[in-house]
Amino acid sequence: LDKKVKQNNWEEGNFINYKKFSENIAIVRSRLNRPLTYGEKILYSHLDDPHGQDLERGVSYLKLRPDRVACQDATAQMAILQFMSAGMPSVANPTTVHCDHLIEAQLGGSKDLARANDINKEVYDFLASACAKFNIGFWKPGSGIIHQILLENYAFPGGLLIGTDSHTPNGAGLGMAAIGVGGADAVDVMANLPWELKAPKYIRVNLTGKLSGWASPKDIITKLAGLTTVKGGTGAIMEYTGEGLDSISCTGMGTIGNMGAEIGATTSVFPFNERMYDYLKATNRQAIGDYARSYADGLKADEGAEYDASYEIDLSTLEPHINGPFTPDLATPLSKFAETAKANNWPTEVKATLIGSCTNSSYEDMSRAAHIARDALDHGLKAKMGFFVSPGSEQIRATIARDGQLQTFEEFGGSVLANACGPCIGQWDRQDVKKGEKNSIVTSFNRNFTGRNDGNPATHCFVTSPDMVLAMAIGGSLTFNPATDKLKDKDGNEFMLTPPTGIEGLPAKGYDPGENTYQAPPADRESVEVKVSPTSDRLQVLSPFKPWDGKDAKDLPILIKAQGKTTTDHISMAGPWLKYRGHLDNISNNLLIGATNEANGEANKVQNYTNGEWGAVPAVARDYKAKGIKWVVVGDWNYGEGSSREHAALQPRHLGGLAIIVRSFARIHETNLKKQGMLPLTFDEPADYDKIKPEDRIDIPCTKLAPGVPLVATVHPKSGEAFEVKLNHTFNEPQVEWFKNGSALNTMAKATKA
Ligand code: MIC
Ligand code: SF4
Repeated sequence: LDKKVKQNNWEEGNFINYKKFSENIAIVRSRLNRPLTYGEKILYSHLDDPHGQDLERGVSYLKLRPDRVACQDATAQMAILQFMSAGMPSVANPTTVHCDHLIEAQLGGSKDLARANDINKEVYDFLASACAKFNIGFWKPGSGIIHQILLENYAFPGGLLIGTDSHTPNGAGLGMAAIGVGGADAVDVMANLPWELKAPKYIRVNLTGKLSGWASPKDIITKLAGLTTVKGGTGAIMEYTGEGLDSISCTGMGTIGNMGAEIGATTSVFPFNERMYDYLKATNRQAIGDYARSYADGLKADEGAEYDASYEIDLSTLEPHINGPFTPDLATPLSKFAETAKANNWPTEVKATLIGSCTNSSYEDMSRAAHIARDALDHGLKAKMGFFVSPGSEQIRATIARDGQLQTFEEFGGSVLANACGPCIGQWDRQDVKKGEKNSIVTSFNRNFTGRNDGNPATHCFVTSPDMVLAMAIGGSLTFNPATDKLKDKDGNEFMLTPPTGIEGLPAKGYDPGENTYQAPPADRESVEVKVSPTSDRLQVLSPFKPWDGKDAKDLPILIKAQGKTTTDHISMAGPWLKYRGHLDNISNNLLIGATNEANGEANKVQNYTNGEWGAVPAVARDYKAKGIKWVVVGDWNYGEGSSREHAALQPRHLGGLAIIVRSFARIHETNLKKQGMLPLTFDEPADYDKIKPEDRIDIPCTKLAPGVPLVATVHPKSGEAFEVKLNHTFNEPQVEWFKNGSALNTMAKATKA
C-alpha cells in the first residue's frame, strides 16, 4: 500500500494514502473491537486523533481531516469572503471552485454561456482571482456541474470530500464519502482546522436482484425516498450493500448518492467495485483503480458490521418511480401513476420535459435517453412539448456531440442548454406558461419544491429517471405508461417503445474532453490581486457579527411562525436572488419571503408588533433590527431542508435574529445556524409548536446555554398565562463559544490572535 498515487490528473503533490487509511482503521478497530461499516471506515480513517476521539454513533462529534474541499459559484463567494477574513496566504487543503449555478437557461448552450459571462463578470473575476491567489483550482463557467466534474476528476474510493452544495454525495459513485456542508465548514478545512461532524448512524440499503426493463438506478433512490421520507436519513449515512450493486454503473451509483440529499442523509456510500474501476479507467485514472483494487478489502464493510436500521430493495421487481409534485418523497410507482395523477387532479398534460442536472447527466443517462428518442424518431414521433437537455459537463457534451446522442436530441425537438444547473435552480427563463398557471413538468432532477424551476408556484414538478422523462415527452401525458401502453406511429400503426436496456454506459471511443475550462493556480500568486468594489451590488466584504451581549433574552417577538414545509428555498430563495449570493445585505432582502405565515396563511406578510402594521418579512426584520429588538422564528419539521446555502443562516443573523425554534432541523442548516452565532433550538415536546401563536413573545435564557442541558423558554401569550417550553439543542463545548463570540469565524479570529 505504500505507493504514491496522485489524487487526480490536475494537481501535483496530493496523494491517496491507503497506508494511512489502513493504519488508522487498525487503531480504531483495536479500540472498538467490532466489525466496521464502510462509512465508518472512511470517516474513522480520516480522524484527526484516531487514538483519543470519542466514537459513539449519534452522540460524539468527530474531528475529521477531509482530503478535499469543493465549492460551487453560488456558495463559493461567501466561503471565500469568510476565508479571506481568516487572513491566510493560501488554502491548507486541496480545494476547487466550480462555476455552474449562475448560468441562466434562455436561448441554449453557447448563447446562454456568453450572456452569463457578461452578466456575472464581476463575480467570476472575483472567484478566478481569489482562486489564483489562494491556490485553488478554478473551473470556469461552461466546464459543467460541480458534482459531475468531481466524479470525472477528483473523487476516489475511500476518500473524504466536503463540498458547499447539498448534492456533494454524488461522489458516492466512486466509493467516496462526499458530504455537503455550509461555507463556514469549508473554511475550517481551507484554514487547516479539523472539520466537525456529529458521528452519524448507519442505515443499510441491501440491493438484491438485477435492474431490468424500464427500471434504472434513479428508481432505487426515488423508491427509497418514498420509504424514508425527506427526513428519514437525517444524521445517517446510507450504506449500500448486496449483489444488486454489480448491475449499477458508477454514474448510476452517483445518481443514487446524489439524491440521497433528498432524504436528508449525511451522505451515501458504495463499496469499491469493478464498475468503479471501469469508470476510473475510462476517465484516465487507471492507476487509482489499480491502487483501489490492491486495497479492495479495506474499501467495503467488514463482515458482520452493525447498522442502526436497514432496507431491502429487490431490483428485479423494482418499477420506475415518479416523485412529486412539490416534494421529492411523494413516490408513485409507474403502474399506479396514471390513476394517482387523475385522483389528485394533477394536470395530466405534460408541458415541459427536462433531462440532465447533476443527478442524471452521465454518458449513460444521455445514451439511454437518446436511444428512446431514436426509437420515437424511427416511428416518426418527436417530443410533444419543450424538451431540454443540460449536459453535466463539457466532457459529456463533447462526447455526446461526437457520438451522435446530441444530434438525436435536437432531431427529437430538444434544446441543448449550457453545461450548468440552469432550470434546476430557477435559472430558467420560461416563456410558455404564465405565472400562476397550473401545469405539469417532468424532470430527471432531484428536487421539486414549489416554484423551484420556473418560479411558478402552480407548476407541478415530477422527478424521475431520464428514461421516464423521455417516455412522457413522447406520450405527452402523465397517464402514459411505456411498459403497458401502445403509441401510434406517423402512419397510425400501433407500437410500443423499447426499454433502453443493453446500452453501453461508457463511451466506446473514450471521453472527448472538449474545451479546456480549467484554470490552475499560477506559480506566482503573490502578485495576484483580489478586488471587491465597495460600491458593488453583488459582492460585499463581510464585517464580523457582534458577540453575544452576555444577557438572557426577554420578550422577543416571533418574526414569523412558519407553517408546513420550510426549505432553504423558502428561507433564502434562489432563481433571481442567486445574483446576490456574494452580498449579504442585498440578499437579506429575500429573508423567508417564501415561508407561509401561520397567522394569515400567506407568504411574505407578517405583523410588526411595534406598530401593528403588516409588512414584508425582511422589512419587518430590518425594522426590529433598527429598533434594537432581537427576534425568533418558529418552524415545523425538517426546517432548512434542501440546500447547503449558509445564506439561510447568515441572513437571519444579519437582520438581528437570535433563535430559530422548530420541531426538527435538516443537518446542514442546523450547523450553518450555529456557525453564524444563532441558536437552533428544537421543541422537546413537538406539540408545543401548536401552543405558540405568532403574536406571542418569548424569553430565552441564553446564559444557561451549556452542552447537554435543554433551555427552558418562557412564552408570553398575548392574553392568558405565561407557560414554559423545553427546548433542546445540540451545542457542544466549543460550539457554545461560537454563540458567545458571535460566530465560528470570530472564534477562529480570536484563537489566531491569541
Ligand atoms: C440546490 O440544488 O438547491 C443548490 C442550488 O445546488 C444548493 C446550493 C445553493 O443553494 O447554492 C444545494 O443543493 O446545496
Ligand atoms: Fe445544480 Fe440542481 Fe445539482 Fe443543485 S441539484 S447542484 S442546482 S444541478
